[in-house]
Amino acid sequence: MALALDSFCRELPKVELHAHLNGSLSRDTMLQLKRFHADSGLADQTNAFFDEFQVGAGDTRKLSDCFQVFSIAHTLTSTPETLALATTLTLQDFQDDGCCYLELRSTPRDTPHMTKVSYIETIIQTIQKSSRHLTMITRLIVSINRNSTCSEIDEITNLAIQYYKNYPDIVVGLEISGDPTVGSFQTFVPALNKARAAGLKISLHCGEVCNPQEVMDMLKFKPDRIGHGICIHPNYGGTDETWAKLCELKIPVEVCLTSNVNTKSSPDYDSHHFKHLYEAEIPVIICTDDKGVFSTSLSQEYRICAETFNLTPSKLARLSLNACQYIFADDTRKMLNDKLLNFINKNAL
Ligand code: 6MZ
Repeated sequence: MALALDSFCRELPKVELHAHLNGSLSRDTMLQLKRFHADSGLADQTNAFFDEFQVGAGDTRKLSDCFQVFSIAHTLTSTPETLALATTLTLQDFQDDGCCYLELRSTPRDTPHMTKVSYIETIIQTIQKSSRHLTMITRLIVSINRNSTCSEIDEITNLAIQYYKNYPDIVVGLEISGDPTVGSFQTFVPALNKARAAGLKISLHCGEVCNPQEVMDMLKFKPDRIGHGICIHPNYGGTDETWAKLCELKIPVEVCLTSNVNTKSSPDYDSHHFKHLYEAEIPVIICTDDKGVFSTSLSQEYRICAETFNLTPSKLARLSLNACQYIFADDTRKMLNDKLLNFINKNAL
């Protein structure tokens, strides 16, 4: 039975809407990247490197400690060549796991070898190249880190708008992520309004830590989707007002089960807020967040969700079908929807 569910979850065409590139690097991808950095002194530290990068179930690190692990991946993706390789291998991983549509997100950054412009161009070109041999459709969401200065916020927003205009078939959205205890949402509002007016869709990491005022401000902004959405229900650090607002607006929530459990944002799977969202009929999309850091995959997240909340294969397939409604690439929605409906009919779900 467990094996059957396992293979069902892999075969189910899935939609991934919350995956940070530098958190999604698999062990194999990191090994390949390390070959490019063989003379940087990291070559002999393979185990320490992986041990630090991966935040497993029994890890003592909390959410706030986890933001340091991304710098490990960043050292491996600091040139256009390694960034392209990381992107290529990560897209292949998602397709191999049965993902048919991916919205990859990443934060453009300057490195000694690359400007933000070359960062974003490298990812766009790699997505274009990969689309020649992959069946999975990939789109890009540009990320802004909460620790950014005002001029960085403007710079990245302008880049996102410019590349959305030049590559409307690749760039679809803008999102805010990074350590939720740093910075203030209000700082980002003018840039987000500008991006939205230009046509970009917006996703916000919302309620990763208890901050009802910020959650309320974010919900009132009416983003197209929110990430995590933990501290919104009153049982999870939200208030009656924040929960009522989410129930009223029904903003789709990108739910990341293993990420939340491994960072102790949720004590265990059973008490995860997915249950409340699902019962309140708030749209939920099962996502991985950082499949490399949390040693997971999208099919594993579907399996965990089914096992924890007693969802039948038919309900799981409908979760994936519903996710198609909330993708940012409007032109691909019908095609994905049909694909899911075919799968559902073929398997008599
Ligand atoms: C908030 C997160 C995150 O952009 O360099 N990131 N932000 N909450 C999370 N939950 C655990 N997981 C990842 O990918 C890494 C960046 O994604 C954001 C952080 O800003 C991290 O530095 P990119 O590709």
